Amino acid sequence: MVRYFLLLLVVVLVSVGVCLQSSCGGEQEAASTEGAAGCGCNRLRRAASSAADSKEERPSSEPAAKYTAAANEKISQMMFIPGGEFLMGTDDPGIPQDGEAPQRPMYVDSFYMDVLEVTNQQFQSFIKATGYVTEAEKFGDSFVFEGILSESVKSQITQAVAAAPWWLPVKGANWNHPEGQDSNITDRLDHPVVHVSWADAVAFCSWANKRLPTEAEWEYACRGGLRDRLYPWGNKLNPKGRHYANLWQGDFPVHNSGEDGYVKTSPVMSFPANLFGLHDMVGNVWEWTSDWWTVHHTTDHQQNPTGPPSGKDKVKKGGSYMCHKSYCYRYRCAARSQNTPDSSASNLGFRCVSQEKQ
Ligand SMILES: [Ca+2]
Ligand SMILES: [Ca+2]
Repeated sequence: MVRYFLLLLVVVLVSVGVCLQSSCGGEQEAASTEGAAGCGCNRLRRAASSAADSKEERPSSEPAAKYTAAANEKISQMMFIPGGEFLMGTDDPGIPQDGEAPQRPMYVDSFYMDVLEVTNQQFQSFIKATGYVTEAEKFGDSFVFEGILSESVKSQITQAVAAAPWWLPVKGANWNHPEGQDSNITDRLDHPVVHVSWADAVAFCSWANKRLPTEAEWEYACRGGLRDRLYPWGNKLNPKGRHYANLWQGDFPVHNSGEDGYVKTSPVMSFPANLFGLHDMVGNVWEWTSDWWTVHHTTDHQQNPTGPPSGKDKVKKGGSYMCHKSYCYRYRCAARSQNTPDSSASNLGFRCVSQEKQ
């Protein structure tokens, strides 16, 4: 019973994450509106879209091909992030209830950050070296977006999540079997690992002699030295018609057109780096940070803030391939969301940082 209670809790929290991203209604009209009041998620229950079930395809104009060839060389690289002052958060929050505001002055010391989200290949190396067992493996299931599940797996699931029917608890889903037992990572070793809990992410980073970034470090890195910009690259979502992140195009959750080339995760480095040389800071998969969640922030100048001393949820940043402005306007540097530390899902990963060069 405890397990199922936790499962339900996670369902709710995960769905809150998505629904908030989803704004559960509010952002459908305008991204800057109140957001989460009046969740319209229930009426979104539909069968998975044919587009989401289809094979990933790269558009002819997107940069995946030329970046993928170099990915292996950069796979473990870290970028030096020069410390400095920056403005964290925003006074013009897209989703006010997330605690994006107020904009507040911060200073962070220099650090090194993974250029890329941690990949399946890297996580596989960690598992092989340590024998580590992830929380999803211990629990025996994890949450998978319905749109990427096989019909076979879906037919075996009887449990639905009323508030967010696109999230299904899938038996046997874990980092090595992202859509359940009939799936594997063989053909996506250069994709970000998913179905990792916060503790799993911490364990990996520790093994690599690294750690998770604080939320302030993550946001500082996301901004790449730009001031008052929505995205790591500026204020326009698609400058010159180009996609800079793996997000959702179409009507969430029923139709993903895959205009950016991907309806699921994409190989890391498929999209351009920001000015700090970091890829996929927004989009592709959400990224865990070390901070506990709060929506209350001081406007006093802070130096290397680490968040509240305790809490219930951990902060995640950057949004994912499931984010669309109408339901998940969280692919901005100031945006944020939360999950319980034991949560895992098919759109949640991480990257590590360290004070020293690794
Ligand atoms: Ca996409
Ligand atoms: Ca990301």
